[in-house]
Amino acid sequence: MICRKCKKRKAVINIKAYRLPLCDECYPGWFIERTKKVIKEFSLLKKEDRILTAVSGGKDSLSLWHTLCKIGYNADGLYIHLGIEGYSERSLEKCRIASEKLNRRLIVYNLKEKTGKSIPEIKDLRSKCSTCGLAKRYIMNRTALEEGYNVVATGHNLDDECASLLSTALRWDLGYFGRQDINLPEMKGFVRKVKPFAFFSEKEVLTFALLQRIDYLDEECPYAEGATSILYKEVLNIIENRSPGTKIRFYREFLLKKKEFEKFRELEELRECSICGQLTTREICAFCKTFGKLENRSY
Ligand code: Q46
Ligand code: ZN
Repeated sequence: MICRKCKKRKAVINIKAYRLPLCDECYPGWFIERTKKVIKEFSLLKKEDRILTAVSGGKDSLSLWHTLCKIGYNADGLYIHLGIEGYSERSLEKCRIASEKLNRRLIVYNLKEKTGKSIPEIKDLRSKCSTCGLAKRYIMNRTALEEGYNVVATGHNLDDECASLLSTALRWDLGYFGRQDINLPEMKGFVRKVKPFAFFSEKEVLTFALLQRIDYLDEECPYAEGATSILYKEVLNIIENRSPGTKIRFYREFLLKKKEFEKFRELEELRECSICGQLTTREICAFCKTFGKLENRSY
């Protein structure tokens, strides 16, 4: 197949949703332009924003950091060291390499050093991944507030977003639909959170990372094994292969209809956590409850 853009070179990827075959030279430019369009369409970022990019060492987050810097945004990185033996060190190393290459600051938050507990040491009432997700959301927001960033960008891709929607739909958790968004606006005590890669499939990000020679960790977190999200992604890919464009339609239509789900959200009043001072609906926030004391201090 020949590249649709230059009409000369052999295509390395065929983006079936747009019926668009592209070669190794034309693809990265298309990818960056598409990111800019999504940022503009959903008002994700402004030139003057101070962006904290959540990086894990994987292809999605490092490609996002790389792309934001390439477009010219003021984007630093935040790595959360979860204390997972071997895996955390290897992924941190990839983030350090990216930070040097991009010449941008990398903030490292070490969970064990800050709270005395790593993810493997937590006696979970919930699953490992939901405790980890809770910790990551808290740390991203708190670090952004304390370090003067007004927006957090994450590398969630279309497969992540659709798997999450499917999971919510299977539970009929209508209130949760109201909380998922490509652009979660700023609220008192919470910075804006954006997902500029939410319209790229995992394969599209992977192709970009490979062509741009982004040095990422090609290894899953050991706790990812058996996660239901992997099953949902497989199911969605079977549908996508039979009917290209399904995932994009599923996600886009959700964003258009999202407002209708907001009435199902239980809006509880927020107050300051009596330990850390971050806003929560309870006396003590879920992070402090799980990880114990973390005083209200800068780090
Ligand atoms: S890092 Fe954390 Fe993931 Fe590992 S423990 Fe689960 S949620 S799988 S993105
Ligand atoms: Zn707290």
